[in-house]
Amino acid sequence: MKTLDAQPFSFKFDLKSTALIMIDMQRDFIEPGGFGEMLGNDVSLLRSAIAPCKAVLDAARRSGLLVIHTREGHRPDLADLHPAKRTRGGKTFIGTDGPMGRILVRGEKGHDFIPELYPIEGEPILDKPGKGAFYETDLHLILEANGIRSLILCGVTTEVCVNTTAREANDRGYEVLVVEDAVASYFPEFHRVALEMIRAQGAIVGWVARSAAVSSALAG
Ligand code: C5J
Repeated sequence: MKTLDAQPFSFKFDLKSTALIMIDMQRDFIEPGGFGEMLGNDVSLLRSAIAPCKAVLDAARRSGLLVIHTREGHRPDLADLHPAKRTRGGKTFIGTDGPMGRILVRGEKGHDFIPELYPIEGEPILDKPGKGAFYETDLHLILEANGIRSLILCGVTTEVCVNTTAREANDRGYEVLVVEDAVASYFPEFHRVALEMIRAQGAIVGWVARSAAVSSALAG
């Protein structure tokens, strides 16, 4: 067992039963001209998470952890896009043309991962139509098939896709650790409160730790 310095108390995990999930580190959220910017957000606020994500990703790869990458997006025919999601933001953005191709559509440049955190061969990629990584994906099956009990979460955004995934994972019985500097939000206050919500009440959803603590526990 490994132990790392986390909030609200130490997080214990075993390399063989732990997976790293990189959530939605896609151009559409992080680079100008994508979905995040279309919704009126300052996408530069998400860039602070890239270096900590890379540090944890490198440490996870070195220690042989299962690494899974998720992407939020939709089929080119948009048949999997609920009307309720289509017009969020007061307009229709998903599926329309932007500088990086059709917004949040699978196969387009904007839907792809940022180059800094590109998956390598053997790392499963999950395409998800919703916010949570379990909804309409085979994430649970992959985790079960690999004997995974603990999850380390990085990615964007803290209060939306990361938080939804952490809550779903907690309800399914996984031990969840969110890497606080490797997640980011367009809203600094939402980021802070979302992390507090996870670790409050004796880790009611899970644990929170810095990337340096995670990387050194993985290496140690
Ligand atoms: C959002 C996400 N914010 N990946 N998606 O719509 O958090």
